[in-house]
Amino acid sequence: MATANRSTRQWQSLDRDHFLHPFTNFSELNAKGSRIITSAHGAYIEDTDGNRYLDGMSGLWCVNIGYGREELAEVANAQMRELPFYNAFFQTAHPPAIELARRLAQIAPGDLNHVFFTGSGSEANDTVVRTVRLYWSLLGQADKRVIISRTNAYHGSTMAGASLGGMQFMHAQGGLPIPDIVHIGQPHWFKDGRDEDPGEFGLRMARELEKKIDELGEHRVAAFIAEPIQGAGGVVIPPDTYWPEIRRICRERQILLVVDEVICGFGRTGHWFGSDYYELEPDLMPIAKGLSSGYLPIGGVMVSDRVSRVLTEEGGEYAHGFTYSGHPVCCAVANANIGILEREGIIDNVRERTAPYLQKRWRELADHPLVGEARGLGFLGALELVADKATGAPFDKPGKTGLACREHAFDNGLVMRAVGDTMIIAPPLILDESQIDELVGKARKSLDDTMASTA
Ligand code: PXG
Repeated sequence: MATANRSTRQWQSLDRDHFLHPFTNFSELNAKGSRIITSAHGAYIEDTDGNRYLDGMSGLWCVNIGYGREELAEVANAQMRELPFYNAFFQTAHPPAIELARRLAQIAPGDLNHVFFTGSGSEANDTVVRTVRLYWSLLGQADKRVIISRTNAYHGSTMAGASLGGMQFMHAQGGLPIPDIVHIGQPHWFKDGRDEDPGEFGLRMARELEKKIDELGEHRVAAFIAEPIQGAGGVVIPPDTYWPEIRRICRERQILLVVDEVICGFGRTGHWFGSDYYELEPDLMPIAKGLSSGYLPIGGVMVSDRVSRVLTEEGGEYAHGFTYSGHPVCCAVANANIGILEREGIIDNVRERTAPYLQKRWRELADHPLVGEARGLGFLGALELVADKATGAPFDKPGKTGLACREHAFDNGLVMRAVGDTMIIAPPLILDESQIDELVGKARKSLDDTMASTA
């Protein structure tokens, strides 16, 4: 092991003293102490006390090909020896970035044949804001600046990413959103539309986009951004009517469609991209996470021929970029990751075999007294925990039951995320049927334990 061999207590104490964690209530964590994860293999992670957990969250929606892939370590090692870094700013490039760009153009939907590399999904969405505004201004429509997003969307944690996101508690902490970003409603049938037919609800929510464009004036609206399925917002799967209607509105109006594939990309839905599943042709498509299966940080924005042509033919210098845009080691690892997804037929296997099995087993949890709805698609799943199963009424103290369930899941050897009182899974795409049985069994036991402990 490369790090010092300390006890769990020692790690927790050093952690408390020096490490400010992301999205964490520091005082709560300090009172309790972190779980210290030391190693991982396949779909399992291990902590300093030797506990082993089935990782139902793929790290953080990213380790699509599973942990412990020697091939990626070897590729990183070789690339570090050959060329650990060089920039792409001053008319230079290197083979790993060019090769990855070529490969992404092949697998991306429609005419998304160009890519701007970033270090993360947040930087990708900052790049989206810059790019769509530049696009319209190069076409002589500088007033077309407003980007329409949705409440409860997640698009990252930088100033622009958090602004595009529709999380009020994030806006409250940073004086956000930045100007010219507005939000419409989300297609969350269980939370917002249960007294309505799901198809009607989906159409109504999609038409909020049309209404918002009319309200602002089409000449002011640059783009609409959305995740195919909202991930961090609670695995919100829109009714079947939603995306076709959004597609129609985008076709009829002069606005760009930005589909954020940071979570849905690279096989999560059983297709390369969520856009393939919903038959979308985005103008811009942010990617990250599964691009490298989380082995190294890398993201990017896929750009269509239409947008790229304007940037190339009408633009001067594009005044935007990051030191690590197209980092050679990250690109080499992403290339190898895509190679593994292809070679092992992982996405086909998810679509044809394991996702249908996971979805069948996951939906069995709907009979549990705590569960108001069990939904999912591909290798994504959610359980709505409710106070009253018959009416779907939520708990008086939101979030308490979800948190209890997450802790019971850990105790039962399963990582399952809580978004308020919604339990979430997004497991590695390599899970086989017996591991799916294990996941669902542990989830059920955790629901039982939650019932017993919160009753
Ligand atoms: N877009 C989407 C759709 C995401 O899910 C980002 C952009 C930002 O990516 P980076 O690489 O900057 O984190 C994300 C990230 C959670 C959680 O709690 C989800 C994300 C990140 C952190 C936590 O579910 N998604």
